[in-house]
Amino acid sequence: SAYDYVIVGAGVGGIIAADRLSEVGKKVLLLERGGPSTGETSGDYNAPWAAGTNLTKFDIPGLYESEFSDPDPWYWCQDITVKAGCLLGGGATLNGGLYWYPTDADFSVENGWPSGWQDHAQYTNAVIARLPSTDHPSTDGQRYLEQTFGVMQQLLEPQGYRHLTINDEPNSKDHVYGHSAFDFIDGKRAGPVATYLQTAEVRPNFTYKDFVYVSSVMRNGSQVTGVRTNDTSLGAGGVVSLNPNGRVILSSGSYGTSRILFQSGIGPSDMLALVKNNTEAAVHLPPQSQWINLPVGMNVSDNPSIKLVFTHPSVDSYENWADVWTDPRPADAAQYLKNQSGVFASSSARVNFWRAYAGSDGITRFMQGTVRPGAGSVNTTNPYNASQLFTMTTYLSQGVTSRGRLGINGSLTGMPLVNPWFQDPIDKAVLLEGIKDIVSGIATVPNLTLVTPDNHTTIDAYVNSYNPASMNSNHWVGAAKIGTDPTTAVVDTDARVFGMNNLFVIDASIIPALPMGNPQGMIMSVAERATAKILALAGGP
Ligand code: 6FA
Ligand code: ABL
Repeated sequence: SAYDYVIVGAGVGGIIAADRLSEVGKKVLLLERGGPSTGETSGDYNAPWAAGTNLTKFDIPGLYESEFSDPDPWYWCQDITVKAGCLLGGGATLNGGLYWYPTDADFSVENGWPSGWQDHAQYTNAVIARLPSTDHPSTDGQRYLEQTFGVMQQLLEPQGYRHLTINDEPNSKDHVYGHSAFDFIDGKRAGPVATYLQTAEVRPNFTYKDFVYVSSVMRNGSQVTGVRTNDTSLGAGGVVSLNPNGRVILSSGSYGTSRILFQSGIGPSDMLALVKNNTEAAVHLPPQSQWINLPVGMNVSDNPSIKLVFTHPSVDSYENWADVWTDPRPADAAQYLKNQSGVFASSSARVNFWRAYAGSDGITRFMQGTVRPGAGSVNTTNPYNASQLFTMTTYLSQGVTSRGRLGINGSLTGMPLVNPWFQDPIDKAVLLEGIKDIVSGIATVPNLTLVTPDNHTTIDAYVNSYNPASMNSNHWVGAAKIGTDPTTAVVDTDARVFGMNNLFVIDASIIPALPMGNPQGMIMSVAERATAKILALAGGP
């Protein structure tokens, strides 16, 4: 039982690749280290109030915030120091669900894409056809817990912002705001698991195996000859075999894919040396003569984000979602269980806005705001009303010039090695300017109060002393950047690893620079396009 394509990782990129390859008749094996997630996939991690239903923590959008207060958060990868999903669906199973159709500028040459990738529309439309976004996820079409929208309208309109349905005009990202859009369907989390995976799974030429951990690819020089796993049912020594001309696609996410490349002898020499010094991993590392020096883990970016916390008397903070797992508001829980309508049909975000800024280096950078009722932490010496709290996360998105580095330590734990936020002082200056613009409008909104930072702290002081770990947006891209030059890129314009015949990457790590919005929409479009490119490439199965 050998395969045409082995795909490593059933996350955003891997599932879409698996569906498109199996659709055209290729014999596809999709391997995932984690297990079931949503009810449809036999997941059974249910809140007490949803016991006995097929509505798991991952199905019910309103349980999203409870991921951060769970005493046993088994779903986060335990061997990566930042947040990543290690279960079926990867990040798409546990992310906030914000879903933006990518913009033309996201794929521009200026934004780091090689020429030939600008015409993304066909692929983005293919994604939209399978997985349309919604900005009113409740099955009754109503919006719930919307007080922050009214407040933001009062704050943004005087500053020249225009209200729109955000995904109706993806390219409009300057001075715009609207209701948050999600990849939810029928009041439940959808994403690639509920769509692409379902069509793949009915095909006889498609096989999905969970709880299979891939450590490396076996290779003979530039040819991958097998995939090394911990599952001996897949082949002698756990090695999965390929058909002649078979191909391997790594879709294990920014940290997971990089770690597999390092263990396969591909990457910077310091990372490969760590593998060589690790007794268990060293056994399978190719001899040094076969190492391929590529900038895996370099060129990494993530949006720097700064949170502001406000109160407004109209706002219902929803107790910061603290009780949603054990003790939700009874009427809201009952309404959701009845027909997937109400507050629980949405995750926490309610409003998004964007504005373009010109940096002193001539580069345009975009600020994104995400607003939600509730607040994770408040830092003020002033009294405030906790039931009226809301949080605005301000992100710097497309145009970010700072880059960091990710990699592993001697125990092969994945981690940032150089933080990517505010390495370039112009990124910081632009986000500061954006935050100050927002804050300057507070006085025009009756009873709107900024509580973090409080009125004893300047915005400069707040941003200057911000804990870098809290600036993380979980949007890591660029670790296996696409490009034309193997000194600066890891995969070529067909998503093939430089120096390899039959090894590819399809996930967030090939994306060279951040898009304007949260990235999963762009990753899906990239997965469609990269799969088409790989299929068109001569020499395959
Ligand atoms: N992106 C958005 O667009 N909107 C959001 O609201 C949003 N929110 C969040 C969020 O709230 C959190 C907490 C996090 C962590 C991320 C968020 N993101 C959001 C980002 C988005 O989810 C990620 O950018 C996206 O999931 C990345 O897609 P990839 O395809 O690159 O990678 P995944 O992590 O989804 O999938 C990798 C899969 O490979 C996982 O299923 C993993 O278990 C598997 N895997 C890893 N190593 C493996 C190995 N060695 N062997 C086998 N399987 C492996
Ligand atoms: C994203 O894209 C980010 O990756 C998440 O960090 C963000 O969620 C979601 N979307 C939704 O906007 C926030 C939560 O709302 C906070 O409660 C949490 O403290 C934060 O993530 C932690 O990173």
